[in-house]
Amino acid sequence: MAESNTVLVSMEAGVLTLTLHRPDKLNAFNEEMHRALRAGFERAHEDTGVRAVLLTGAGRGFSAGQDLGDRDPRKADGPPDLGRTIEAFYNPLIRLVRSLEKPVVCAVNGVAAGAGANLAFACDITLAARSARFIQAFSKIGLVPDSGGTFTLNRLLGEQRAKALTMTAEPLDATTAAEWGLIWKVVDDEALMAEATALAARLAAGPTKGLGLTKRAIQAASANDLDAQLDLERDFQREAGSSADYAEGVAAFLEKRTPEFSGR
Ligand code: T3D
Repeated sequence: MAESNTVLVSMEAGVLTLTLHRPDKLNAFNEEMHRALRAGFERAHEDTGVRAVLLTGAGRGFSAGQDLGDRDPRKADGPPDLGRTIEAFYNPLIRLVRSLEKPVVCAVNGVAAGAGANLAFACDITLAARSARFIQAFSKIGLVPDSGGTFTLNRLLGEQRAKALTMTAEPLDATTAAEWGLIWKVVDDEALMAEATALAARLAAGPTKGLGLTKRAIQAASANDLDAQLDLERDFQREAGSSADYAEGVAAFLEKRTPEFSGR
């Protein structure tokens, strides 16, 4: 994986921790940070030793979305092709997060704006510091929400709240984001990293195959009718039932001991 200071990478007990690291810019995305983050998620896909990912940000922000310094119209010949940058960077990132058959925990340590907010919402289990806030900043600069924001907000909040948040770009505090179901929970600022790390470690020690299938099943549900989802559950249960972790889980229950899941 290419070394970059823009994303700090560490691995412990099956948890790959990816820390966005451009604190002076509130971890806004430039191309280098995009490449480094993508490399981190590609490693998570390929490396069987990685059994959960923890995503967070360095400094007082989680991510302020696209680095607008790289979009200065005063230094450009004409309008940029933002469709190209979405296709090249933001869409692959969201697809990597959603298709990873391992849990992705997100610890939102501070403000999350634009693509930064929608990246946080795309993760599987998102915790936020009580002081964090989420801003659909796109409309402030004449853009539309990206990074899956229109998909996620509409499904989780319904049209009224999705339209109000995106059209007004009003900040949403972390407590309300949790009450509305956009994130899992709010944690006191000083406790955030300990709680998110413990959660990621717990998931990394879990039945990785079953957790990955669970993620796929939940994500498939919004596009399926009940019959299709029941069929999918049957197929996934067949697959989970043939895993070593299922055999271990049942044996451990019968032997009244804690299971030791291998992830297989
Ligand atoms: O372009 C494409 O490829 C299309 C894709 C677009 C995806 C997107 O994400 S579009 C949305 C881009 N993001 C924004 O519009 C958010 C811009 N930032 C803000 O509105 C505010 O900074 C925040 C509300 C996030 C935080 O406000 P505050 O008051 O806490 O901090 P600040 O003072 O504004 O920012 C601190 C520093 O970070 C500051 O630098 P300085 O003055 O100390 O040297 C600020 O310029 C810098 N910063 C914050 N956000 C960005 C940024 N620099 C570059 N790009 C940013 N997005």
